[in-house]
Amino acid sequence: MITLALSKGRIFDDSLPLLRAAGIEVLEDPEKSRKLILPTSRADVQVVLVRASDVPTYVQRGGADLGVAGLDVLNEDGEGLYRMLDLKIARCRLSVAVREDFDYAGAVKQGSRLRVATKYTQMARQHFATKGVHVDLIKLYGSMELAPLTGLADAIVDLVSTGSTLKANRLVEVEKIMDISSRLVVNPASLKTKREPIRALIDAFEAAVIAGGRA
Ligand code: PRT
Ligand code: MG
Repeated sequence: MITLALSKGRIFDDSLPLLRAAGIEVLEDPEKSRKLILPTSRADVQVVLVRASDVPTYVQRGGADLGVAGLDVLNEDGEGLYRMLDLKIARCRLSVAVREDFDYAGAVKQGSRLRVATKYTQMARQHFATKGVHVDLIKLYGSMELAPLTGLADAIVDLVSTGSTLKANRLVEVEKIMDISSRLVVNPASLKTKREPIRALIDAFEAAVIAGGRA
């Protein structure tokens, strides 16, 4: 059996066309069913539904052979995994945002210590260290947009896709840190013990990504 870990929502939705192109139909709709293990049209392939941030743990520890996770999740918590392929799905960017009335460039120039709220402390620390900006990082687990509005922080580091969440909260993006997309990750032991079928799956995904042409 080959087990693929996916998270519900955009990663599941965007993975379906790639799975289909690889000849795999998921036989149950996670929005309608409460099942966490979903059978597929291939008797030897199943999908398990986990939290997006739990995908690395499942794949690291062999609870799944393969998984799909955002680069944001992998960069914070994805050691010891083979990142096989950029699937070019669930794309967004990691950016710095501030209140409309906050002078970010001025604060950076003055060398003042910035209070930055984020779920992505590793990537944020690295980014500001590279720039030589002193920061106090404030770890949050969600609703980062609220932090500058309440005076908890001067800036946030968060994922942005359309920009409408920032706009709705009168925040502006002042710096892009990196582009984010989802990667296919593989458990190193599975790659040895189930080499043939896993290789075939990776190749099929790769062909589907290329055919999709989202460079
Ligand atoms: O919800 P849960 O805590 O279980 O996990 P999760 O929020 O990490 O899962 P999910 O499904 O929301 O995101 C899975 C992956 O999708 C992330 O790890 C990213 O790699 C990717 N992705 C792509 C995004 C976005 N686009 C995105 N826009 N993840 C989150 N967002 C959020 C962002 O944090 C912000 O709150 O959407 C909001 C901004 O969107 P716009 O369109 O208003 O700019
Ligand atoms: Mg979410």
